Amino acid sequence: MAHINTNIRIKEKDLSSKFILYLTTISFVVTYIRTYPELIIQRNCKNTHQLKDHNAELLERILSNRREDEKMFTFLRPLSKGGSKATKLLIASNNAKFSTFGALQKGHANSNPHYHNIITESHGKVGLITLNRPKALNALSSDLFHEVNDALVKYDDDSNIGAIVITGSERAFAAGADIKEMSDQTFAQVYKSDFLGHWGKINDIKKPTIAAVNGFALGGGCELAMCCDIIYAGEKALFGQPEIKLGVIPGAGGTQRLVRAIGKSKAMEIVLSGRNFSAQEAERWGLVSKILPSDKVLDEAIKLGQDIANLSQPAIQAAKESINAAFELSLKEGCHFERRLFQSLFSLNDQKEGMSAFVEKREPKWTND
Ligand code: CO8
Repeated sequence: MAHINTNIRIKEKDLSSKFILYLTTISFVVTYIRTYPELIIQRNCKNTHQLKDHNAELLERILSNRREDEKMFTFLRPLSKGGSKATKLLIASNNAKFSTFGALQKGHANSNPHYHNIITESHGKVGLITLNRPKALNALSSDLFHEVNDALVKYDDDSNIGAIVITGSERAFAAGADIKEMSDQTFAQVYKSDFLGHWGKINDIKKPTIAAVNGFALGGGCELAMCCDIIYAGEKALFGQPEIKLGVIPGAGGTQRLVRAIGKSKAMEIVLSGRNFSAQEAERWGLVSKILPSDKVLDEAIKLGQDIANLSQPAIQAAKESINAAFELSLKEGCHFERRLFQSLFSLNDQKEGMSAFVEKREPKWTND
């Protein structure tokens, strides 16, 4: 009898320890999936090809932006033994505290599988474009720029999006046009093909664009940032127009936009010497609107984009158009243009709503018409 009782006790003990193990596993998996939405993204990949692409892209980004986080790595390391590729990637990702990755976790990954040089995703009403050629410090190849243009136009046409953020990695926003792609080109080739002429597309985008800059923003990288309406920079960001050192000059608006942003003397110094300048200088000179800790730049840029996107979209578009007109028109013409746009906004429901809401001491409800 005593023997049978012992057996039952042992079985009960077995069962309860199995149950505890089962519960622990379930709660760990649930916590894991909630904490690391990449798993969900991977599960949502439509086919193995897409999953493979996603893994390769993720791995490349992780490895190229590696940073130590030993504590988390040590905690997760045992899981990698014999684990799936996805698990190993997750472990690697925890070893790589990359600001874009952090933001990605919060975003809705909807990257077009046809993009090979950028990643796109929406964060609420903000479209995020992440330049993603880590091995070449996000050098702006023709292919990359075609993808950026494509993504910009798609976000511009998307009524759910009210602002666009462009960013790179912690090491480089973009280290310029792709020198390797350009080096052997002849005048006849670049002239006939209007080489890099498609870079101008960003200037046609109607929605506000914000550059979130960390690391190098050199040559075309600096020019791309300057094409954006607002620049937020990490404290270690480094700007410059070093083209003169390559035997050329800036070719995507560097000489024009820099002089308007920081004045003739400084622009001359920067372009003629090719010396880089710090985020602090850029902010002091008015090129950059805000400096932030490196790991906060992207989040703050998205937050700003969200604030802008939550306002009346036609009014935002008019404000952007009017400010940009200041670069083209005399003061008198510019003020005239501004006044006409201002008056035209009285045809919108949003003007009625905005002013009524103020009078009635309530929050306005924008309908964007
Ligand atoms: N193009 C191509 N590859 C690049 C570029 C670039 N602009 N910048 C960096 N890379 C590559 C490097 O070749 C290297 O690749 P690999 O490992 O295969 O050799 C990799 O990125 C890492 O670079 P480094 O080893 O050089 O990294 P460092 O940390 O030592 O140096 C620097 C980083 C200082 C950013 C350095 O890479 C550098 O000086 N890069 C070039 C910067 C530059 O001159 N930019 C201007 C380019 S010209 C331009 O932008 C003109 C725009 C005109 C547009 C016209 C539109 C109409």
